[in-house]
Amino acid sequence: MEQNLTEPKKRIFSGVQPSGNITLGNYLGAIKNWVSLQDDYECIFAMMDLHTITVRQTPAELRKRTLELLALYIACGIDPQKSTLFIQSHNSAHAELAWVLNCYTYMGELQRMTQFKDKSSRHADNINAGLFTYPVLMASDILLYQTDLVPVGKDQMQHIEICRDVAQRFNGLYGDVFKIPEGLLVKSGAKVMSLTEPTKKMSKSDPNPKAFISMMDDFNVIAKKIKSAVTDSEGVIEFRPEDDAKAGINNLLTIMAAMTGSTPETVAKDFEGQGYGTFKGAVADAVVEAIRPIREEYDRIIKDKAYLQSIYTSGAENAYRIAQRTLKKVYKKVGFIIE
Ligand code: ATP
Ligand code: LTN
Repeated sequence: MEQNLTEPKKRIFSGVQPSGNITLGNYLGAIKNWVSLQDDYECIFAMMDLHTITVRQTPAELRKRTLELLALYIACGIDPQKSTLFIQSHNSAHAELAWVLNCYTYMGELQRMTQFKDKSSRHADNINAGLFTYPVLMASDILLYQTDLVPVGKDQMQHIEICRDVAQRFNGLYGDVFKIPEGLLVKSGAKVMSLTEPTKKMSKSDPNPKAFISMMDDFNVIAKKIKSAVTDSEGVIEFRPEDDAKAGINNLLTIMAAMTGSTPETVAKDFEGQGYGTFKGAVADAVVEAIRPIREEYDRIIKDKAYLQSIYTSGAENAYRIAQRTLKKVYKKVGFIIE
């Protein structure tokens, strides 16, 4: 991650949707990784509320979760002095660029998106146009800031590809308007799986709360969820990533490894010959101990609404300023009159 000091810092953009309580998966797969990037890159992180309404939300809940997400970013170690933090809907440029890029994105490209197929089958009563064009809004988020790198989980790589394709198409027509971004996969690669169906990813919008660990759960609830996580009847602690029958144990080993900075294989060795009960107890303790300081910080920050407001207000100002430069260029290129 080292950079030449004579060059300007590369820019990073990423975000999470305030669509539910942040899970251990979001933390290990996204936010934890961002913290370590802040010194070497110019970072912009947003609460992606425009994306969230592609699935029906309760308005008061969405407002509450957006603020909670900001408090959690900070509690996890994102430093507002170093990084820009803002709420997506506070910068109108996102929706504006998305409209333009909608006219440069093909239906066929969007139809291929796994997330669209997944979410439209899960929300069959509300397959709206926003859900379909979600990747175009995401491309706009990224391209507005002339972003170099986008740290996301593997599930988002398809969206990064479409973003690159649309940017290249636009640049092909009008010259170098957008920087072509690259996805940055989390190195530790922790993909945390559901505790009840360990072949599915842990998701904050899972209707079964036992499937995920929320960063907001009571500590005894976290321990209980881990202790009742689905495993297998073999009773052997071994890391076998290719073996679906072992998915539950693989997942707990992965979580434990991420918590202790170790590898699943090493953790499996450490617990060789022990019962699942003992192992689950140790995983529960490790998770609770890792979340405890974040929660203490979170509980303090969430009470300070004036502080949170000052962060998202100055964040939006900065984001708006950067984004306007790109948006004006785009408007000019496509033939709009800009004063
Ligand atoms: P939803 O359930 O609403 O689709 P989600 O929990 O899948 O949400 P997102 O907001 O879509 O989370 O993703 C935020 C970030 O967290 C992304 O970078 C994504 O790759 C990462 N992420 C989400 N779930 C996991 C997981 N189980 N393991 C690792 N990383 C994850
Ligand atoms: N789709 C992303 C959230 C997201 C995002 C972005 C991530 C929306 N816009 C721009 C990175 C860059 C997700 O994680 N589900």
